[in-house]
Amino acid sequence: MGVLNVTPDSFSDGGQWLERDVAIARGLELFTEGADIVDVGGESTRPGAVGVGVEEELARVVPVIEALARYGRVSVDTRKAAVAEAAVEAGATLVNDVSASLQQVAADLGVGWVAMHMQGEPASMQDDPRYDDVVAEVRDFLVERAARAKAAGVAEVWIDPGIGFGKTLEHNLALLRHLDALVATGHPVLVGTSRKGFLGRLTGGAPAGDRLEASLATATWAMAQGAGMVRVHDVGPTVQAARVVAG
Ligand code: HH2
Repeated sequence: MGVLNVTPDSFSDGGQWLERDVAIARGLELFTEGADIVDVGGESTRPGAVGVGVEEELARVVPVIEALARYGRVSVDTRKAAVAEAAVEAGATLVNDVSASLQQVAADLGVGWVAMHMQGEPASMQDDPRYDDVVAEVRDFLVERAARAKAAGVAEVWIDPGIGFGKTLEHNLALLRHLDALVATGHPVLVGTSRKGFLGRLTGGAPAGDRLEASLATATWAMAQGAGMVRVHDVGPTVQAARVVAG
């Protein structure tokens, strides 16, 4: 899954693809590099981010999805039902939902759904995240949400531990170390570590634009543990790593 943030403020590529034609060209590039899905988002959910209004989010993502859906599979990264609906109308076939609350919308639209775990809200989620047992809590939450989605009639349900979403460095590492606990649920697992802040911490301060090797290390680890999909900014290098993992 290739990341296409049509936003002014995403943490690693904010403003780079905000202009419509530039975003579409970037999406085509991601397909050309080997992305199976291009994930189009119009609202940053980085720590501290403030939300955008529905009209603004629609204006950012709908024309881009409409253009890209002719060339490959497109998902929409949104927490809003109205945006999911318009995105599917424009050609998206997967709702990537960091709020894990749009299962009925996905069911009604007849598309796939990604349930991601987040503790709190982007504006404050990194203030003081706490768990008794992060792996068990995240797994149980996702299993419950996936069951709800299946019961609502969603045929394709992905679960995602939400790396960096209300998690300390230690929480992120525990989830990655024990990814097998998510894989063992039988639901396909999506993992997003690309360029995230904990990689900066682990590498002694590499800035977001300089975390390719760290991102590849975690994507490779996730795939080797059984993740069915990784969400990344750098598609070409990740496809090469995926081919090696697949043997
Ligand atoms: N991470 C981000 C956004 N959406 N969706 C899923 N399923 N899993 C993730 O880990 C995930 C996600 C955050 O990354 P990015 O889109 O690069 O940044 P921003 O939220 O600042 O736009």
